[in-house]
Amino acid sequence: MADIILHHYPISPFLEKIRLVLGYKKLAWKSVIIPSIMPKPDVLALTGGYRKTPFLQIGSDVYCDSALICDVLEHLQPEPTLYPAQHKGLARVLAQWADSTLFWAAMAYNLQPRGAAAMFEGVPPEVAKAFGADRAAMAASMTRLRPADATDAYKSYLRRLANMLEGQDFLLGSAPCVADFAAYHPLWFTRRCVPVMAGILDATPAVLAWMDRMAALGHGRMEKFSATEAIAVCAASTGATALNDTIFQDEHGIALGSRVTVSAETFGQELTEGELLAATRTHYTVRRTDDRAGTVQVQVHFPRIGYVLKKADA
Ligand SMILES: N[C@@H](CCC(=O)N[C@@H](CS)C(=O)NCC(=O)O)C(=O)O
Repeated sequence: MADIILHHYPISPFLEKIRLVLGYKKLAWKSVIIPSIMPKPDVLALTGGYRKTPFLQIGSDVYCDSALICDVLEHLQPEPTLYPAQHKGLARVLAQWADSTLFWAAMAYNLQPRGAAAMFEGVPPEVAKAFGADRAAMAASMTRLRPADATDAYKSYLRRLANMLEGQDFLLGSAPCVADFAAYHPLWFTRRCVPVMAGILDATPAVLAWMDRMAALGHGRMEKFSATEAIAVCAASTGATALNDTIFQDEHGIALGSRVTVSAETFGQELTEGELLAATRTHYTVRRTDDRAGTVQVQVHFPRIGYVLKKADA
């Protein structure tokens, strides 16, 4: 199996989601630490514009978004599955809710002034200020929950998760599925990164016990790697995507081979531009070249859901 290279920084909740999937599937991976705020020149050398965390690299293929990364890891290592046959649709829908609605409620709760002050304790004020400005720019197109509303919503969501755990160890049964990993990571941030805010979890002991079971899955076998080494791996590879759905599905009237841009619908909408290599049921692939990655091409893959495909000149 080609090396799995994960670009991330350790306090990213979405990174924790993927690290645990790697642990669940008992996979070995290489860890490249990236900056948590812009500028990110080594990241852009690979993604061409996408700046979010984490992204996965296999040779000269770059997979953006944790939902797509879960699909890739499932393809590489099908057992144990993230998508149990009897709950395939439900697991994906629940994961999508957790990665968006639950995540934003939890983060608005976590990073209200008391949580943010605890997180940035001992950090030079200019670093905290730069982080705040970076995230405010990313979220410019979003409506953010106010702390009191976020607290209400987060409490309700925790009760709903506790309801799902009645009589079973994981959200949809006796084994974890993609929904468990998606629901876990915002709560992990509360518990591990802003423990001063973690009292909110005490009202739902079933959720705490489930969190312990999730944490016990571990993070797989990790080895440190540098951004320079990762870019060299990209430059030396010819590209062989780990995704197997190839049938062209055209919803935009954009032919394969066209010059396109792909960007997230919200929160960090930087464009990745290149030639449209694939537009399948599940994902887009854009091929681009980068001086940093030599003359070889980089294939950058995005899930369809949550991403916007446009002609480059539109
Ligand atoms: N939908 C994306 C969301 C990723 C995301 O928002 N990650 C956060 C960190 S947890 C981020 O990118 N923050 C800005 C950054 O790292 O530059 C996914 O599932 O991967």
